[in-house]
Amino acid sequence: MFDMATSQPEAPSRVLSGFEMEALRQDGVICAPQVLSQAWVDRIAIGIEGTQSAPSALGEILSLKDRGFFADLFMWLENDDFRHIVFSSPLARLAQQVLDSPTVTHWYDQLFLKEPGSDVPTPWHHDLTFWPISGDQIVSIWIPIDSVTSESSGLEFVRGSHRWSNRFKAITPDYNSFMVNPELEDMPDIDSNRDEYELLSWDLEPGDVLIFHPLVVHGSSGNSSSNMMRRALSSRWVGADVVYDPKPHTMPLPRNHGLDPGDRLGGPIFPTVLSGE
Ligand SMILES: O=C(O)CCC(=O)C(=O)O
Repeated sequence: MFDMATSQPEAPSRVLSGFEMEALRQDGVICAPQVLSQAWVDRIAIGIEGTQSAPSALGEILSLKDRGFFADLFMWLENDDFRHIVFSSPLARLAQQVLDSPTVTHWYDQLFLKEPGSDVPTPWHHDLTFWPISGDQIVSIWIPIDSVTSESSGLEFVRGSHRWSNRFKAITPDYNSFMVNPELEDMPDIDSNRDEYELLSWDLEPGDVLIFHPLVVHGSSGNSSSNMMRRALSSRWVGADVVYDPKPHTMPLPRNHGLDPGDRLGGPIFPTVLSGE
């Protein structure tokens, strides 16, 4: 059994360069090659197997299994491998560098798995409008377990869109409407006007990660490859300035988080993995 009390996050195999940090500030996303060892990638793959065989109730709702799409979130609450990843992997320290915050709190983890031939796209969106939190120190780290190409549903980003003032409606792969806030803007039709946007995407190998801002616009196509599985973990982290801010039409949280509006994110559901070192 994994023991959170004694675990320490590992140091990343390298720190991000000044050039990478500046690109993240300007573009809202970077590809950071080879920051995770194969051992961590393997551990995530084991966690995914466990979650697929025992998905959460929300995972059952979000997945579109007949179309080769499997999703879940807050896996670490149920799965020892994901718990180990939260508390012992280099992700917390990587987030610490990006957030420039000595305190690093795990927000949540999320799986996106698309089988070869899956026709399920991830519609263009940004993440912050899904979330009942506010603050500036928020980052997602997207970790592929398989080689990823644009054919096998590589993520695409609109360069610099985290600096736009727009706030877009939250659209999920199942087009579920409960998170669609009518007061927010519709996402423009990026796919029909791809020439008008500067789009960024990368072919990735296991060990590479994408690091991105919660307001950068991103999405992915279905997996049109015939034989490339596409499994990815999104690991999301926040710094000390992020508070619980329950807004209508945002993602439901596990009920026992114990936070009141305005409280700094923390507690049993949002563990502070690094505190002030
Ligand atoms: O993997 C995907 O297709 C979507 C990932 C995503 O939207 C995210 O991690 O925020």
